[in-house]
Amino acid sequence: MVSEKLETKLNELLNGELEAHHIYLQAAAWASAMKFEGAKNFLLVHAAEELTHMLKFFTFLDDLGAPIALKALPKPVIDATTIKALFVRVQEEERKVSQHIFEAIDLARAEHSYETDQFLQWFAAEQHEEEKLCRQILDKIELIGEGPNSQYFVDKELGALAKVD
Ligand code: OFO
Repeated sequence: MVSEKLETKLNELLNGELEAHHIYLQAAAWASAMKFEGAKNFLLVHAAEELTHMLKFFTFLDDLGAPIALKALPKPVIDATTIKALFVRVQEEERKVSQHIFEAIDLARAEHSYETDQFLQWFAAEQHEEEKLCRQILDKIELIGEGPNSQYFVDKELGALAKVD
């Protein structure tokens, strides 16, 4: 059993994962429209992962016998004009999600909800990996630079990353 405040926070995180799913999906649509096939596949893989994260929250709340409340999601807006700008946007979103996870861990600890704390540790580790991946992608984009065919090479790298995991 967890407090109502913690139930609300966990529901916010569940909805946050759904929102992340929407953002990755819209980003994949952006990549497709720009003819970045590799980036599209990479972003679709991540969109699917975000859904599995949402389901982890669903199951955790459900196992607690806590209410589950889905919210209307904001329309995802991808206004990037380059693949670099797109990944800067993705990185910002991931940082926001990490912040919310850490706030929830603080709350779980303050309420001595050890099961919630332990459950959320998986997400803290996952966010660490995702933020690392964003940084590595942005580093790679920087290394490839802006020479001829650079967009092609960036897309190829992202396509290769879509196959890992
Ligand atoms: Fe759900 O993993 Fe990032 O956002």
